[in-house]
Amino acid sequence: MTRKLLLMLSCLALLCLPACGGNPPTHGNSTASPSPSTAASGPDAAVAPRSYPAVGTVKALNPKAPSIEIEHGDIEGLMPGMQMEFDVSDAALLNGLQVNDQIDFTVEDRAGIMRVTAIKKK
Ligand SMILES: [Cu+2]
Repeated sequence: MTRKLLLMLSCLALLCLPACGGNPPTHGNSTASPSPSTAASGPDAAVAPRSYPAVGTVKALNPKAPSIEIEHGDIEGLMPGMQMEFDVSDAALLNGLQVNDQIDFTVEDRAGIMRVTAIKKK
């Protein structure tokens, strides 16, 4: 329980750095960084929604939230692999899913607010 919460918090903290940090401490603009912002430009780039493909295993389903808990692999440019809960954009995405299903899914990151916008069972 506590460990899971820590994982989720560290995940949120990772997201928060580029999204809501006013002054990133060591972020030179000429340094090669794995940040996904290479294609974005302009001051609005940080708030533009971005989608990331991911794979994982369903750990819990909460149609009422709606949300889904997923043990996911590394999501390049977003976060390392971990188990965490994601909000989903539509409860219908959870239809037909069961715990332990292997899924391909899409995470949308909008100014640090993440949610799953697509799920495909493998
Ligand atoms: Cu995560």
